[in-house]
Amino acid sequence: MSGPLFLGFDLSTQQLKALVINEKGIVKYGLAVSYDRDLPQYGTKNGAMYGPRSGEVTSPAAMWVEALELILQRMKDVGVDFSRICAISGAGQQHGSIYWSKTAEETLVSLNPSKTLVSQLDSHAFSIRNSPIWQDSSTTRECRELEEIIGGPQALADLTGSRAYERFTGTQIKKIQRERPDAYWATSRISLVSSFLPSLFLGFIAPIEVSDASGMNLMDVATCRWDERLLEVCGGPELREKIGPEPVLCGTVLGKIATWWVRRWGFDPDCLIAPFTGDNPATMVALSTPGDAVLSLGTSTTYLLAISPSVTHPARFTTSHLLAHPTTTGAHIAMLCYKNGSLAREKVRNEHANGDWARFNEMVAATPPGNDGKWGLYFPLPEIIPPNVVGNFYFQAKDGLAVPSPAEALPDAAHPRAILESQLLSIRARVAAILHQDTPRLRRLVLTGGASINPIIRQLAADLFGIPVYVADTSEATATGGALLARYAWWRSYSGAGESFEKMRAGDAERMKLVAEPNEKITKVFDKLVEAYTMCENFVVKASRHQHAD
Ligand code: ADP
Ligand code: XUL
Repeated sequence: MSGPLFLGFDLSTQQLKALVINEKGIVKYGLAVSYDRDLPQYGTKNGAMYGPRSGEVTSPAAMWVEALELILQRMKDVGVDFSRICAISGAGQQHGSIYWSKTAEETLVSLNPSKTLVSQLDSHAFSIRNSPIWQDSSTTRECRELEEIIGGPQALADLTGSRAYERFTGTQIKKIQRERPDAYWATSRISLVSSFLPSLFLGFIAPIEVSDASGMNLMDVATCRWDERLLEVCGGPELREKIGPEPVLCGTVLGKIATWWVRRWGFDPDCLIAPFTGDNPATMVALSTPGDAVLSLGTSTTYLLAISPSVTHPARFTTSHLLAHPTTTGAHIAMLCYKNGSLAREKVRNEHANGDWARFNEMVAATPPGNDGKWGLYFPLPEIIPPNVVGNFYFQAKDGLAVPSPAEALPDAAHPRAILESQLLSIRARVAAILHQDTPRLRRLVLTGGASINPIIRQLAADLFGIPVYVADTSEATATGGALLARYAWWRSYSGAGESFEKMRAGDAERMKLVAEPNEKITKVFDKLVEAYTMCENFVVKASRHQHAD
């Protein structure tokens, strides 16, 4: 019962998760707090609050603080010895922003160990109590303005790695500056979810990390520095100060843990605090090796590819994102992101399969690939790809075409397969475009996130993408990535100065397990369905344009 331990968090949409690993990367403890279930007093649904106005989605910052204290209590209850934790890092849902008041830093540095964190922060540390999160889609006006000033969507994508997206932090800040000038004025600093947690541990406000900074439309993705013009457009001259220092790489040390944690929880005063990153980059840190694509099936769906530093000018697309890599200077991550992931699948499960995954799976297994020409696209929340479409859309195959159909045309039995196929075909239709010519041929698809435990989804992914599907030995890849980043910062401080993350990982055991191999015949069926899917999607995009125009 000795040796260093490393603590990684994953502050995700529906839960806060914590994972403790040892020096070899072996998981020792894993715990979670569900916001809805464990902290019902905040009144969230799936971790978020919707409204008051259309498209607005927020989570209370105080709820995250309370979740952190609760998870520490649970860790203590199962016997985690905090004094053995040598470093802390983690991951946060991307894009969400926390607004600190002008007295926040004073409070953080002088926390009273006999009182809880939430009781000391909730009353006056936040200038805005409810933080906009990645599901928000209320900033379309700000997005169009930003793109226009910078020279269009492609120009913005060339500069920042992404065209303007409603959930990206720059336009969220722009909206707050416009609509709530008093609250904006009262804000001393703005954190991302990923820089919020380390700020609590440090007792001062942490800088933002490079990979997560790529999700703001504020950073030049080539230099990894804030772009003065973008800052000015999104938050006026004062944003420079509110956003803090230039973004930092993972593996650096931000400082040592603040006294409050030592006195109240028994942490070692030498425990290092390292930058946290976004949940998607953390997943890549945990899972990706060259030749892998990662498909994360959490609340959101993301498809991720690492781009090595030898690719000096990775392409920027207006349908995908290019993020700076969290640990490797000059490397990048290409990402597709969908808002309607797990929650949309759950809705279909609840409406058509008695709310039971086993029943849902039986229904998928009882229908053939291609679903007998009965197709459905499901967007309960306004989608990211394609942008802003919302609602359910049904189609039937007729004479080689996809013909829009009423809901009744699809029997209950058709929906489970319809949603899985359409969600995956949307990715498949876009993968060729984001695969760079220098990217090694994909050898495996690594599945992660809550839905990756589902065997039917594993097999469908293998067949539809035509490559073997693997899963890691942990279902909590994001928190694992966070814990590995803690270990990395500690390792570089004490033994591996200047060394790469990959070098630290080199001695660790192989963590991937093959769980599904593609069936060539079925893959051929899906090859043909990409075109039909695209037809359906084009129809949906046109229909929503008309809807918006009305
Ligand atoms: P987060 O993005 O909040 O970290 P997770 O990766 O923990 O989310 O995934 C949570 C989701 O996993 C739930 O919303 C649920 O829909 C999904 N899930 C859990 N079990 C299954 C299953 N057997 N089949 C499909 N989806 C599942
Ligand atoms: C990525 C995105 C989501 C969130 C929550 O751009 O918006 O994947 O990071 O998981």
